[in-house]
Amino acid sequence: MTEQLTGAQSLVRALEQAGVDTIFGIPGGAILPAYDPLFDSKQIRHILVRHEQGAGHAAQGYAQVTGRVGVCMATSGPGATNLVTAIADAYMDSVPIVAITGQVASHLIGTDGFQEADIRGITMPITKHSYLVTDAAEIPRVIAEAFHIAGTGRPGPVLVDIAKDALQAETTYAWPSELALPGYRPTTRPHGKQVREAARLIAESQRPVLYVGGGVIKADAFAELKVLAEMTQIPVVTTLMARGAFPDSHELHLGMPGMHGTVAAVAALQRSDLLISLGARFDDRVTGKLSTFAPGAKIIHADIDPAEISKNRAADVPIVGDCREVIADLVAMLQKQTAEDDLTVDCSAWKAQMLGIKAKYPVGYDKPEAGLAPQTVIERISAIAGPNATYAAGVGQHQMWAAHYVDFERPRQWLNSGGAGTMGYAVPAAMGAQVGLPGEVVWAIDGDGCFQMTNQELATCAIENIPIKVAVINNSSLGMVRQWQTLLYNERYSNTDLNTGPESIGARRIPDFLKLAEAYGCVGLRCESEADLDATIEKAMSITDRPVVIDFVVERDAMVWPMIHGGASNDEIQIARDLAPDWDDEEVL
Ligand SMILES: Cc1ncc(C[n+]2csc(CCOP(=O)(O)OP(=O)(O)O)c2C)c(N)n1
Repeated sequence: MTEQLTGAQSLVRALEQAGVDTIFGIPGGAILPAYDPLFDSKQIRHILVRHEQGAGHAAQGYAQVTGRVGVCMATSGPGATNLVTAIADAYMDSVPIVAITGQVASHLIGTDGFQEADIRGITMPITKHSYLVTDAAEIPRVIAEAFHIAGTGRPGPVLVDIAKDALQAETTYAWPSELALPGYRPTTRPHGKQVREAARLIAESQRPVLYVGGGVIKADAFAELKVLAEMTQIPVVTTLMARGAFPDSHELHLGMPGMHGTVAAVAALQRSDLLISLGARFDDRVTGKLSTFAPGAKIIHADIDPAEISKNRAADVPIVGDCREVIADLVAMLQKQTAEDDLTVDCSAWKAQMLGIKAKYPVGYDKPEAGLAPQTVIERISAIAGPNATYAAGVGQHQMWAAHYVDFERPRQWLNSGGAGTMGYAVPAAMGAQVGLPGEVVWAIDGDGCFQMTNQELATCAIENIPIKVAVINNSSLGMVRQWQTLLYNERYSNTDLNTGPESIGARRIPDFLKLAEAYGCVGLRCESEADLDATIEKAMSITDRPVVIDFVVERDAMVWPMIHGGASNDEIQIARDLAPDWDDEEVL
């Protein structure tokens, strides 16, 4: 059945039909026609943000906790370009979002019209797909396709740019009964032969490691992964994007690999004879110097995106497919192999060795003589908020400490900007997560630098009743950059002092985060000593009707360890400044 509508009404109807319940955005001239019918939608809640970057990250946060496609909306020109960072972020971390932008009227496209930007061209390399719509009749089909493309296969951002005249035109509405996307057919079912080959390699290996990436979370393969690990007793490492894909409390879990990974996780990869890579992409932050990465390992590489396979490291057994199906099939194949050929995986000596390294080199830190240790703050938040809480982090030292010192027990519990490393991600991502998880506890763990990039979304949170909790790990500096200056630039602290702490210029905290929180209609708290730590966190936990911001004033010289310097081999891991693990007493299998 067809119906006469405007393009704008058609857009809202199509979004409703795609199941959208939340849009984060800001109106402006070109998108304005769409905001009129949006005003009447009973299904869609539009959340007016304070900056389009916030809309994009909020859509990401919403998508990551719900497993659905997040939606953000902006006007043409600067509205659209303000979305670019979040779109790039979603692309790098494979987060399904649809970004809808208004475009100048079609007769103005290409004339440098007011607020014209070729947002499709600008975002071409950072979107999974994009559309420029100039014909109102195309709107329902494009929306249906955009949601399908964003949310299936390897998820990612899709841009829908709609010319103003297309929104204003009269059209007929018809939701497509089926999608015609002949060039887009993601392979989800793994090939049986490849799975058999993988199972054979697993049974033959002596030192296998399950190298788990964010794809396992996206594929909702948590339960399957646990079965595979427990059945085979193969040690597990979870990348920064995969924290929560396997419980931190599990004996087999060696932690996070990479530049700031645990000694056990890094050592396991380096000494392995078989990496079973599941939804991971051999990112340079994990491999370190690629030519020295896991030198003795064969590679089973399972990914839904064939372009990832053998991109950085040649795979011995490539498997294209959805991680949940791949892992389930691997489990079945390993069971069959045991029953029929008496081939079992036995890596008990290897497991014991890795658990020995894990016990010997837990992540840890020394408390400072004076002041509050940032790691303690994060440990206590995790202990008090418990495993049901969800966490979003900014980028920097606090992000790495959160990755290590929060106990992650379940998938979709941890949101962070892994691939792009976008400062300013935490507050809006937490906002989007809280909208997706009403009534649940959502913490943003942020740095004083990152927080200053997007904290205006506190206004959105306060007005829209989105009671996130923000822990600002305030070391009064761009801490991660300062750490590199300490280690690599002879302690020459060029442009990393932020003056947000008690020792800032003229003893003025600029800004004073407590006052800033209150100005934004939030509760502001401050904690400067360990003696007050638990009480402050408990107070924040007791406030559920407003956002809370805690200024945790921490000691500024704390560093993130372990560390492998950029471009160095993983074998050069340090557990403290100029201190390497003592491998001499390790028996290498
Ligand atoms: C948008 C953006 N600009 C610059 C950087 C480079 N950068 C990475 S970490 C960092 C410091 C972050 O400081 P802060 O938020 O205070 O966190 P801390 O490291 O102190 O925990 C900077 C500037 C970045 N990642 N993103």
